[in-house]
Amino acid sequence: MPSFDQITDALAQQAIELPSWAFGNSGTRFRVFPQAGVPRDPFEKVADAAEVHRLTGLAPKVALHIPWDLVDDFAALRRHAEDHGVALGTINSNTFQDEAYKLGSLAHRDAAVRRKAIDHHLRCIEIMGETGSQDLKIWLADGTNYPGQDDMRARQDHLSESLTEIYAAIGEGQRLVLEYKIFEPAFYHTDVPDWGTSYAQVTALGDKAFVCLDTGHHAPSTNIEFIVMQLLRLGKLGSFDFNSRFYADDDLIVGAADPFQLFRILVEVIRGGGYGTGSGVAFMLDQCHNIEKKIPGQIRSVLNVQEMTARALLLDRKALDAAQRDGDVLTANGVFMDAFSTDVRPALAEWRESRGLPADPMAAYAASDYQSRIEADRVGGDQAGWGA
Ligand code: LRH
Ligand code: MN
Ligand code: MN
Repeated sequence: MPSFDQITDALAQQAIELPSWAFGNSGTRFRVFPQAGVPRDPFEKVADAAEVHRLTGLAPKVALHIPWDLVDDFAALRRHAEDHGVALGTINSNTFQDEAYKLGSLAHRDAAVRRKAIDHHLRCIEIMGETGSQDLKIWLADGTNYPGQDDMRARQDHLSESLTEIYAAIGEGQRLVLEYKIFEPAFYHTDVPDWGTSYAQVTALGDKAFVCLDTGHHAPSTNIEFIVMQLLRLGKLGSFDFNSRFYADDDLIVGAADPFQLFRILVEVIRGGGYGTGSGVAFMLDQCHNIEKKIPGQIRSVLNVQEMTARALLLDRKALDAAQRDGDVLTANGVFMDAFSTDVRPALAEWRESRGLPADPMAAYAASDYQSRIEADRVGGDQAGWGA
């Protein structure tokens, strides 16, 4: 197995984008739980995200959701982010909360609704120019609830036409990433339900279009790392929305439900060349902290990704290759499990300190006065995500 010292260069390249909506109040279909000190505007969301980066060195970008994070002056928001030591990241479009989109958006049968949805995306691309963002992430709530409700084939054709128009506006150095989701809010069929559909659509668009894989968007027992392998092999894995789930799209802290799955995914990311500076795969969190505090929830999440990345980097590739070549099933599996079972926490803590970061960022946050300050200062913070 490589030593910890041999993986620190790779570890230093880790960058995980935080979702602005993780910092606002959120909840479930049944209740939004308000918390004291939540941001009152996108500027405060960026400040909170920057706090996570300050303590971990892992989260240099903040993803925005439009219109949740609409501001008059995106250049000012960009400067504000830079002043706080972070940058603005992925722009997420939102065509799932307007009345007009009840029956769909980019795949809707009515050209007027599609026009409105396409225009929203064109505006998002303009915003990307102002924020310096690389990725436009599209997730669609489009689908139907009942067999026969609409023509699935026609909807797929409409989707393709809409995406083609949006893609034409994607500039140099920018990318379109299309996220899939098996179900919800539509329950019978979803217009982009799986990686294959996303792959087919983005491949038809061209080489600036990629698939986004949200780990919570699959059926139980789906082999997600197989999808990761396949998309990397095809050169079409654009980004991750990391979270974890027990049942459906739970949006819980990444690595909480199944750390081994996170490890297996990261092994395939590294194996397929999807890790590190210049790899072209953007790591992002897509989570909401409904009952736990937001900032420590995000700190815990990026640390979970870092910890599993370290274990995946420690995988003894040579020993694994040899065992695989020999058809030695148990040794191969043993080598794999050795990496997963390695406790990297003490080495990570020491390494963080050597880089001027707190050994234990969770404890450092708890010991700081950031939470008490925002709770005292921010009166009237509101939902900044679900239910907004
Ligand atoms: C949809 C989704 C998508 C949205 C986000 C808020 O379930 O994963 O990425 O933009 O949640
Ligand atoms: Mn997502
Ligand atoms: Mn989701």
